[in-house]
Amino acid sequence: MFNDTIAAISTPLGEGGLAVVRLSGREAFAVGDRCFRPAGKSSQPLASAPTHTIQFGRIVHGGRMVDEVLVAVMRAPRTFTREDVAEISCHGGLLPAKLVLDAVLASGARLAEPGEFTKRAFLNGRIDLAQAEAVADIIHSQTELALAAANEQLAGKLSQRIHRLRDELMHTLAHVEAHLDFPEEDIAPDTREALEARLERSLAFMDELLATAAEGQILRRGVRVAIVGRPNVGKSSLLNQLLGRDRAITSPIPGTTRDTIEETANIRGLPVVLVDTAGLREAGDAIEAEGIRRSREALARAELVLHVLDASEPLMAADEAFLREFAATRRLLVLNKADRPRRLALPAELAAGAVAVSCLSGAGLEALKDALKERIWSGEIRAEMLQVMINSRHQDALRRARVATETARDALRQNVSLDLVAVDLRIAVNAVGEVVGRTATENLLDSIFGQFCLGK
Ligand SMILES: Nc1nc2c(ncn2[C@@H]2O[C@H](COP(=O)(O)OP(=O)(O)OP(=O)(O)O)[C@@H](O)[C@H]2O)c(=O)[nH]1
Ligand SMILES: [Mg+2]
Repeated sequence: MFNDTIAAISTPLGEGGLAVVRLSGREAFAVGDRCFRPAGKSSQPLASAPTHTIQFGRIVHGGRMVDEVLVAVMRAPRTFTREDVAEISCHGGLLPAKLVLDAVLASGARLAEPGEFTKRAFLNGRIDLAQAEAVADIIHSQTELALAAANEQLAGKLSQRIHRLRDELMHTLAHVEAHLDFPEEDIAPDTREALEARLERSLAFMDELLATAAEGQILRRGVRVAIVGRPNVGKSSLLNQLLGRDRAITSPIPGTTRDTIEETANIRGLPVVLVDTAGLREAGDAIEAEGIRRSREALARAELVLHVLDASEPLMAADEAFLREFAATRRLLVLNKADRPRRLALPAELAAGAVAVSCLSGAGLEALKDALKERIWSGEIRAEMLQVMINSRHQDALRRARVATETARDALRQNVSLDLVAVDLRIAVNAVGEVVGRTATENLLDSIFGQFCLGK
């Protein structure tokens, strides 16, 4: 399908035990053989090596030895891209991998664009668009739950459902079209009813898929949680506890944290983006004022607010101001310093949902994690939920499909001409097809594969 052979370093840039330079395309073995010299009795040139074998040898460039390597030879179509693929494992570290890549490029390969291997896998029909997106999700997943969901999508669980939905819509469309040539009065009322019932089924199925969007977002992007409160209550100590490491500086001096600190924590399998903020108060200087401005910004973007209070002190005016301010937002109250004698008194309705912790001893932190999980994801996380978790692109396409399907159903009900029903059904079929890439524009592909890293 493609004439050129592409190459890129497929492992992260940096020092490591091994690095892999991947080649894919019609000329992958010919290009590789221009710079690969087999060594040892059993090694052979890539072009003559049997598929799915490993060849030992050296990469040479400009008459000089670059590195000792192992090359995996995989012949089309049993490869990731469905093209001939050679994967050259060289020594880790930036330089060996870069020199091997240079040798390969000088031998006739073109540097791959980000995501181009996966794009070829898609365009060559090895995976569909939803599965290609799953490859990116797997790379970016931050928790095992997110990874499990991405693996299900790569395995085609979402695609299967999309194909079933699309088939059903096409079936209905075919029925409608079969009647297009008949005059309206010749169409039996029960035919209309049967078609309508089919569309109801499709609508219910779309709703089921659409209902997974919220969880899909959480697993892919994580949830933004801002840790706020007045100075010195233990916000940074809480961040460190939830992360399980000493990320932020803590000290008895109020105003320790000046900049916002953002880190992703794994809370009961959910990726949670925690944002530690500067304590909110009247700023003492310009730097603190900027810190407080950033805290406000973090607050505005947060989906959930962890409002920290010092339980060993009476409620202060600043605490009360924040209690009023966050009343409307999604908030969880954390009563810190529970290891000290309690001097904080809270109104009963606030005390009810609050969680007491000690960032010094770690007491109460497991309960806080449970409360956080409960707020983010109410109910159990069941294995079958992970099978389908649509992303925002799927959501957009399915919403459009839903609107068109609804219009078609209403038209059937109101005895509108079947021509118009067919038009809407076609729109729905196309929108559903977008999810798996049956109808995909070049722009859409660019925006999806452009988000991949180099070498994938
Ligand atoms: N006794 C006790 N001390 C704590 C606890 N949590 C934090 N501290 C102490 O309280 C002080 C302030 O903690 P930080 O985590 O720096 O507080 P902060 O809210 O981030 O403060 P700013 O960044 O200045 O707004 C430090 O001396 C911590 O050791 C706790 O649970 N119990
Ligand atoms: Mg702090």
